[in-house]
Amino acid sequence: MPRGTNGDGRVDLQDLNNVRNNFDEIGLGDANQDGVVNLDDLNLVRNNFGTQASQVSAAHDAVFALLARSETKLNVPRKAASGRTGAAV
Ligand SMILES: [Ca+2]
Repeated sequence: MPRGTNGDGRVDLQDLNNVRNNFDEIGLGDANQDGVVNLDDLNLVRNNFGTQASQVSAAHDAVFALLARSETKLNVPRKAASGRTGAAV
């Protein structure tokens, strides 16, 4: 099922929705193409959810890297309040 249940080449939330929306019926979500959407298809989607998972993981890492940089900037000691703001005297 590397192409997903909708043939878009990814196994993601859309595929999970296809299984959910057509459970015990015929239609999108039939990951193993046996003619019915059932628990086997749900397991296939779950076990191949890698594409979406890696995207989420990358986004997660990017967000935390950004937060870490922001924290570093916030922790930079500020100069003592001397009243000097860089303006010419
Ligand atoms: Ca099936």
